Amino acid sequence: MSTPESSSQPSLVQQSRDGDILVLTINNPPVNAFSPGVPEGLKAGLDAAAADDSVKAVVIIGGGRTFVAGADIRTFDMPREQSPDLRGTIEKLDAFTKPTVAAIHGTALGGGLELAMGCTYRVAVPGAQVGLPEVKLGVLPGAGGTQRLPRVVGAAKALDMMLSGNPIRATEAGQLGLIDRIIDGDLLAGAVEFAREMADARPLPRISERSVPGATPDVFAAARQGIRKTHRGQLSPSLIVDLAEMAAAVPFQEGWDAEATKFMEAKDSPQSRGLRHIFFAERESAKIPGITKDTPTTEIRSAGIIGAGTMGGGIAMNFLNVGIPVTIVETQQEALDRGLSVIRRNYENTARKGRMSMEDVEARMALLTPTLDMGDLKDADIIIEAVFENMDVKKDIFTRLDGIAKPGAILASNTSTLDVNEIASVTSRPESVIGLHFFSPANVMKLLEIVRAEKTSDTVLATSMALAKRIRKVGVVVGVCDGFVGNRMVHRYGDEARQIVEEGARPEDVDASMNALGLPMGPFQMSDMAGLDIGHAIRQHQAKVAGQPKPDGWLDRIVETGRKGQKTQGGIYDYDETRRPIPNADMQKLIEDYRAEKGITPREITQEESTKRLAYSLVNEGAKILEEGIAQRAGDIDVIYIYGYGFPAYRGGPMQYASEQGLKNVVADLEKYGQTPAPLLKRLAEEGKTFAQYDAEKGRA
Ligand code: 3H9
Repeated sequence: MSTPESSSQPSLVQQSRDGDILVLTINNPPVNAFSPGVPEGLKAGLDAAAADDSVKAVVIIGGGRTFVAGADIRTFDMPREQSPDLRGTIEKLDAFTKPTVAAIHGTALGGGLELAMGCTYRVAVPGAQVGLPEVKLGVLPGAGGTQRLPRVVGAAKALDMMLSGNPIRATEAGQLGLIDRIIDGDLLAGAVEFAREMADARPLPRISERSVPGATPDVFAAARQGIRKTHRGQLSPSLIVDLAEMAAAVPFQEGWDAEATKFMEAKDSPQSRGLRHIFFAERESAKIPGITKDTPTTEIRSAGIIGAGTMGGGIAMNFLNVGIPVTIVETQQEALDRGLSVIRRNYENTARKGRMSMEDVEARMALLTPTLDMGDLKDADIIIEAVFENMDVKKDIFTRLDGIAKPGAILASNTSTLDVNEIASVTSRPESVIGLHFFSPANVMKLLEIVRAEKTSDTVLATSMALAKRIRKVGVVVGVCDGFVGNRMVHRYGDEARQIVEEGARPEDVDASMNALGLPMGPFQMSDMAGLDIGHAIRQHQAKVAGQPKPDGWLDRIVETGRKGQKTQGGIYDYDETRRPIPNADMQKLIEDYRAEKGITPREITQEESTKRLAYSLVNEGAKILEEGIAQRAGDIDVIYIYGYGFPAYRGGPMQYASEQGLKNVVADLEKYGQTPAPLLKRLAEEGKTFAQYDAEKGRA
């Protein structure tokens, strides 16, 4: 291949020539999103190619690490006329009379794949991935994806890709006809060669001129049925199915026009705003003031875990899954054996479902060393204590660890509530101590609260953040306080839920009020699952510390009947074999008797009141946490609630949800229901601001 001669124009799209082929290189790091400047550059390149008879074909390629990763999500809030003209660019490509070839490496996602499908041909390196992930942002492919993808891969596969949002590999895309040639070796050279081969082929095989294979009514009916389960309450998935159905039923232009209208409808919905907020909040949460790429980190080659119970076992699996050897310690052989067999059983279940092979199971188990001797942790790069919540026990373990662990090893506690500063104080190296709060089941839940204690070093913090990523968790840094961010908020939420029942609601109505918001479990379904005795013990402990009488609420009385939740086959609810909660008449009677004894006349509580009181109790506590600096950003709190507590991502998390409702309204409702709004919440409400604005201003300060 001859060397392309670059033009000198400063643009996000560079034009260069390779003989009779014009190469357009998109250079908009980091992911070549379709930002302002990219459409102008591409259109200018196409105009140049059209005007020059010596140009036989055009290749479009991404500079840097990827092809186009989609529309620039940050431009979604721009007025329509200012937003980058992706659709216009693709229209121009579709009408173009010379062959155009998209050369794909990295990821062609969303608008990136739509751009590629607007070209006449697509070539890719084997490692590339292509997909339409718009559903994950609460929108739909809005630049022809809903109309072109079904025409290429058929109705069923297109629906699968657009509704899951998951990308496929180039090799699979090749088999589906979405990629015309896989290029091993130099992509640009291969793409130019392909373009040259196709330079004179006519007619141009435009996707817009094809029909949709496999578009039978049952395919769309099955998709509609499916999204009722997978995307309950969400707008964009059903719009996607409607549009895919249109692709098969109406001329291309009609479907293309309808798609534009539906895209705007979805983009302007609170659901899309919520999902976009989470997209950026998740990435933002990885940034910690004072920690940079240059902050030194240590390499984690081995891990030690103390405690082989449910938590310890789940934590160990995260390390084994990514090939990090684990030494796991217990005090009794029996407990150790039990822990190991649970881990093995979990893996075997996964293998039975076909999601891993038996060789993988054995390979992972082979990385696990069980021991009764804590001294065996002497070489571990990180040691995570996961024993029960008792300060004296934890202090004893950390005192011993201090004498065992090698210098520089990270000493982490999986405490969910206790003071990490106090735990660190018993060691001679508090800078090495950190909290790593995993959520149960620890091998499944994506959240990791990373608790930065007073003396935790930057190296330990940066290493822990990098580790979170490596074990595929979303790590969020929080400060030390009782319950940190997630549990502190959930305790307040639990108090409010019990109060609502005390005033007259039934537990199932309270749960239904949160199910209505999109949470898979309401507060009582959640406490029955976690075990009612845990909350009971915490309340007892807190009362004791505060010198208050023993708590005697209706829920404490349920626990005292011996019903501890799902683990005792019943708690607030009974459970059938499918673990469906069924209201229990005796428990209802216990609640009624309780009210009668306390002289409470039950009143009707609407679902709206219950939802607001519960959601806003989270928000109010969240605002206090923000003000105290326990969380760095409101966005961090949202990320915590989505990944740790099942708050629906399409609501954007509790803080974003509150902003959508208007903080003024939230304050008014809190006051109406007898809660005192946090000063920060009040201030933002008075200033007419949102939590996102608060984060942005704080980030700039
Ligand atoms: C769409 O295309 C709509 C169209 O159908 C219709 C239009 C009319 N925009 O994730 P990373 C930023 S919807 C703006 O850490 P990775 C990201 O915030 C779009 N910014 O890297 C981060 O910034 P920062 C459909 C974006 O290597 C930086 O890039 N496309 C965008 O782990 C690095 O990102 C998608 O949904 C964007 N589209 O993963 C793809 N993408 O450094 C969304 C990324 O300031 N993107 N940024 O924190 C992804 O899935 C991943 O970013 C990707 C790279 C896999 C590409």
